[in-house]
Amino acid sequence: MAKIIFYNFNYLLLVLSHPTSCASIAELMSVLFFHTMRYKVSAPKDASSDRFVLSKGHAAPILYAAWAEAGLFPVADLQNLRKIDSDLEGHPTPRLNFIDVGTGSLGQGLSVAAGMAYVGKYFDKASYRTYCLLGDGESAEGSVWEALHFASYYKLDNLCVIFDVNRLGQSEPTSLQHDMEVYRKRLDAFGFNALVVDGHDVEELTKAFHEASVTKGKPTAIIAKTFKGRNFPKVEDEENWHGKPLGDKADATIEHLKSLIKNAGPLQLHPQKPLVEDAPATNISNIQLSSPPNYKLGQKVATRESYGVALTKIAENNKHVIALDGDTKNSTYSEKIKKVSTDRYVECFIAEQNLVGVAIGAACRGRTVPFVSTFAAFFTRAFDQIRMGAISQTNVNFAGSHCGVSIGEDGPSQMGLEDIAMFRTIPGATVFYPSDAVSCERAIELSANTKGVCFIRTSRPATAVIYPNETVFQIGKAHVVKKSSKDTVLLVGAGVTLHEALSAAETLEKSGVHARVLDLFTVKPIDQAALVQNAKECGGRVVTVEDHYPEGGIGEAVLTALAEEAVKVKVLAVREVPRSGPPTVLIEKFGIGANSIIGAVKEITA
Ligand SMILES: Cc1ncc(C[n+]2csc(CCOP(=O)(O)OP(=O)(O)O)c2C)c(N)n1
Ligand SMILES: *[C@@H]1O[C@H](CO)[C@@H](O)[C@H](O)[C@H]1NC(C)=O
Ligand SMILES: *[C@@H]1O[C@H](CO)[C@@H](O)[C@H](O)[C@H]1NC(C)=O
Ligand SMILES: *[C@@H]1O[C@H](CO)[C@@H](O)[C@H](O)[C@H]1NC(C)=O
Repeated sequence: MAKIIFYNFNYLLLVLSHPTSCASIAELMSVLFFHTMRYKVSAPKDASSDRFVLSKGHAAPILYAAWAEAGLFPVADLQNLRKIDSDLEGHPTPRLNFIDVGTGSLGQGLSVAAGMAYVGKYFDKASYRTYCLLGDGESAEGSVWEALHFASYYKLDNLCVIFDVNRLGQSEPTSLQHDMEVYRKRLDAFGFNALVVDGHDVEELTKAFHEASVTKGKPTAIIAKTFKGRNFPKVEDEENWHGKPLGDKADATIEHLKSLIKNAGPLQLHPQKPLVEDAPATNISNIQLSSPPNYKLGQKVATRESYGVALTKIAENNKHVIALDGDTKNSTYSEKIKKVSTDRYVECFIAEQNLVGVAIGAACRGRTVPFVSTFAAFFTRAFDQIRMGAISQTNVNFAGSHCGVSIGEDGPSQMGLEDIAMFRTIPGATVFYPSDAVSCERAIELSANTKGVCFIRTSRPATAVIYPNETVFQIGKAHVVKKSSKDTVLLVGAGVTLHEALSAAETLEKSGVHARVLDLFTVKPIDQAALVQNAKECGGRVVTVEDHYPEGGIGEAVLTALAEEAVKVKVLAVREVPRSGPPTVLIEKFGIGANSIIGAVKEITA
C-alpha cells in the first residue's frame, strides 16, 4: 500500500498551535480520511456520511488540513488558522460546515459520538459509522468512562473509539504513559473490542479499522501507541513541547518531513468505499401537540407531570422527538413517552455528563429532537457539557424537575436552586418556567420548535390550573394573571411562587391593598415591555419571589429589565442552604411564601 501520510498540515501549522499533538495522529487521520471513512466532500454534513468527532480538539489544525487535502477548501486557507476573521479557530466549532460539535473542553467528544452512533443504529438504522479520536491524557476524564459504559451497554458496533496514546499530556507524562496493556484490559472490561496497534503503521491501522467495521455486537476501541511530535527531530517524545510552536526548529522539521513524504498528493478519497445513502429524510419543523391542553381551571397538576403529557403529545405528532433521562424517568415523568413507543426513550443511567453529551450528539444534523430530563439540580454537574452545547449550536431541550425548596422532605441535595442562573448564562438559551399545566404543555411545544438550548423548569407539587385550555403562549411574553385599576404593587413569581403571589394578593385585597400578579412564562428572554408597563401602572413598586437562590434568578433578571426605570424592587428568594420538611412549611420558612410576600408588600407600600 502506498504510504498515504499527508504532511500538508501544512508547514505553517508547525509554527502555530499544537503541532506535536497533531503529529502523533498524522497516520491515523490519513487512514481515516483517505481510506476508511465514507463521506461527501460536496456535502460534509450529509445525513448518510460517517461522523468524525475530534475529542482532543486542540489538534484542530490536522483536522482542518485533512478537509483541505480532501478538497473542501483551498490548502492556502489554512494559513488563516486562528485569525480573527477566519472560522479556522483554535478549536473546532460548527461555524465550519464540516464540524458537528465544538470540542476542546476535554472528555466530552465521546458522549457526543455515542449519541450519534445510538441514533445511527436505533433511529436512523443507517449504515453510517461514527469515529471519535481522544487523547490519552484526556481519557482520565470520568465522562469518557461514562460514555464507554453507555456505548458498550447499547452494543454500538457502529462506533469506533480511537485512543491516541502518545504518552504525554500538557505539563507532564500521562499517568499510564505507554502501558498499553492497562488500556487494553480496561477497555476489554468495559465491553469493547479492544485493539492495541502501532499508531504510526498505516497498514496496521487500515486492518484495525476494517476489523472494527466487521465486528458486531460491540464497539471497537483502537488503542494506538504513538509518539507526540512524531518525526520532529529532537522534539519527538520529549516533554515541554505541548501546544508550542516549533520556533527556530520549524524550517529543519519541515525539510525533514518533506523528505519522508512518499505520496505528494493531493490525496484522493481512494480506494474509498461508496457512500450508502440510507439515512432517512427527517422533518423536524412545526412540531405540535397532538391535542390541545385539556384541563379544568383549578385542577391540581404538577408541571413535571404535564411535561410528561406534553412530551407524549409532541412525540405522537413527530417521530423524531425522543426523550433521554438518567434513571429519574418516573420522577420527571419522561417515562410517559414510552406510551408512544418504548423505542423513543433512551435510558442513560446515572451519568449526567454523558446524558447531556449523548443528547447533543443525538441532535446533530437534525436527526432527532431530544428532550433530556433529570432533577434540575443534577444538570449542574453537566454545566460544562451544556456550555459546550452552546458553542456547538445545539438544539437540545433540557427539562429540569424538582426545583427549589418546594420538593420538601428530600432536602437540599435534591433541590435545584442554581439552575435558572446556570441556564440564563447560556448564550441564546430560552428559559421556560411554566406555572401551570396549560402553560407547561405550550412551553414544551414551543421548545421543540426553538433553536438553541431550551430549559424548562418544572415543579414537584401539584398546583392549580390557572389558564384556560386555549390560552396562547409566546416566548418572551408575560401574562398578567390578576389585575385591577387600583393596583399599587406588582408581584412577579413563577411556578409555585406564582401561586403564593396569587394567594398573597387575595389576602391583601381584603385589607384594601391591590396587588397585580405577573407570570413571566420565560425568564429568558424576559418580557421587559410588560415589566416596565405594569411596574409603572403599579406605582413603581415591585416584589419578585422565586424558589431559587437570589444570584442569577428571577429577581436579578427583573432588576436588570427595570434598571433604567424609577422603581423599587424587593427580591424574595431562598437565601440560605435549606433543609428537609413539608413543602408548605419550607416555602414559608425560607421566605418565599404568601406571608413573606404580604410582609414585603407592606414594607414596600408603607
Ligand atoms: C477539561 C480540560 N482540562 C484541561 C484542558 C487543557 N489541556 C488542553 S490539551 C491538554 C493535554 C491533553 O493531553 P492529551 O489528551 O494526552 O492530548 P495530546 O495533546 O497529548 O495528544 C490539557 C491539559 C482542556 N482543554 N480541557
Ligand atoms: C414538515 O412537517 C410540517 C408539520 O407536519 C409541515 O408543515 C411541513 O410542510 C413539512 N415540511 C416538509 C419539507 O415536508
Ligand atoms: C419509580 O419506580 C420504582 C420502580 O417501580 C419505584 O420503586 C419508585 O418508588 C418510583 N419512584 C417514584 C418517585 O415514583
Ligand atoms: C378544557 O377542555 C376540557 C375538555 O375539552 C374541558 O372539560 C374543560 O372544561 C376545559 N377547561 C377550560 C378551563 O376551558
